[in-house]
Amino acid sequence: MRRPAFCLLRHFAFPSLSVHKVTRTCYPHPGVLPAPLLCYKSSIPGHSCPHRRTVSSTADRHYTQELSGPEQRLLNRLFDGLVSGQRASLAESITLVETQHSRKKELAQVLLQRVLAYSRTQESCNGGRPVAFRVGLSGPPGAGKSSFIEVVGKMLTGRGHKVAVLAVDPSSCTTGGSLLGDKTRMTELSRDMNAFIRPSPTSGTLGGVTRTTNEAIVLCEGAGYDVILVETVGVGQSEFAVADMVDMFVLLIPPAGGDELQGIKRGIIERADLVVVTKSDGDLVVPARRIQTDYTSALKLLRRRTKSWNTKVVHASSYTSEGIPEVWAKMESYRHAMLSSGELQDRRRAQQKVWMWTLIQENVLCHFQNHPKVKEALPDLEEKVTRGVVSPGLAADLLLKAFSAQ
Ligand SMILES: Nc1nc2c(ncn2[C@@H]2O[C@H](COP(=O)(O)OP(=O)(O)OP(=O)(O)O)[C@@H](O)[C@H]2O)c(=O)[nH]1
Ligand SMILES: [Mg+2]
Repeated sequence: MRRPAFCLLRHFAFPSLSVHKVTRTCYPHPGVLPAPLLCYKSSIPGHSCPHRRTVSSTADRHYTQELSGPEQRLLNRLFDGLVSGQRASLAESITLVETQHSRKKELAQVLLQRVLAYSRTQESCNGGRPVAFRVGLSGPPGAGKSSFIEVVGKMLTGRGHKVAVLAVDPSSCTTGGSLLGDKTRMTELSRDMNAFIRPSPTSGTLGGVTRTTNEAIVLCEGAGYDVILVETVGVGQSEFAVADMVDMFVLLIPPAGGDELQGIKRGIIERADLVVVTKSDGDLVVPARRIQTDYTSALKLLRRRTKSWNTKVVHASSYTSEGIPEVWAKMESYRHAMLSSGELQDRRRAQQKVWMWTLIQENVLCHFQNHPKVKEALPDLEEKVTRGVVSPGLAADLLLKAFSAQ
């Protein structure tokens, strides 16, 4: 069996750590920072750097030994295209990280490692602060998420931002999902050259959502998108997974009756940094204001999640655009407050750990289920557990023993 990507990755984990201070003029992504600034430049494999040959030559040697010529050319082409902001390279890179093919998965990890190293240099240029703003948007089906993203996205590209939209649809693997609907509802944004819209297909598991979406976020940032909007419908656990991968989590709720709002999980309200009551137009203005008041009162009873920010409730309409600039202004204040206190950076660091553990759990479970001895014993033990002949605890012990036996 092929060893996991570590054999390739060990050559990338180290050179990127060797950061050298060089007085270089650095131009971060537009709309984020005043340029030029003094920056740090790391020796990124494959990235043109005057120090590269001397600093990471050992790593490069291993690298070239283990990647075939076509593989190296593919990675170089994708990396160069990506960091120069080519949408086709970004799309191809995301396809690579979504692959189920084992060798391509390894290549994807090498590419990601390079992009992460590149992003670290960008972050250094930005005084150690994250360059892009990651926002998760969730809410019940039909809450108006895509319409909201379309209007906000257009407003932001108009202001010089580059906006990436990743749509996580937990139902897409079984039902075909509503992604086509999402595309059509973002017609204007999908034609905008400063926007990139991508459904994030799930491999049917939460770990799948976590891996592909997190990796797609990293790639979008590498390609210069400074606002990343992740849409997820409030079904299943995917909204919690998304809350764990963004800087700000926004809950969108429609001015609907009690039944529809019942579907909103209490736990997810506690995760929200901002609540937007959507569709505040026409006949819905009055119910929208009422819901805004209700939620404002309800949130007062919840514990504050961060020291520097109080969750706020606002209303907006994607039809009339009323309230949209104000909602974005709130998001910017949140980012500013969280960056100034350092909580945003802390949150990102904590998220890296959550991401790693989600993947470990997913992979360990997969190894466990595919272990020949487990596979052999499983049907019989499952059957005995359902009949009550063997206790679940004993069955689990027996399976774990079978798994750990050499
Ligand atoms: N009145 C009004 N209707 C809206 C507004 N925004 C969206 N809608 C309508 O609400 C419906 C759902 O809008 P979407 O933007 O697709 O909602 P969504 O939350 O992305 O839906 P899913 O992704 O399917 O969960 C559509 O029929 C929209 O036309 C708004 O600001 N005002
Ligand atoms: Mg949608």
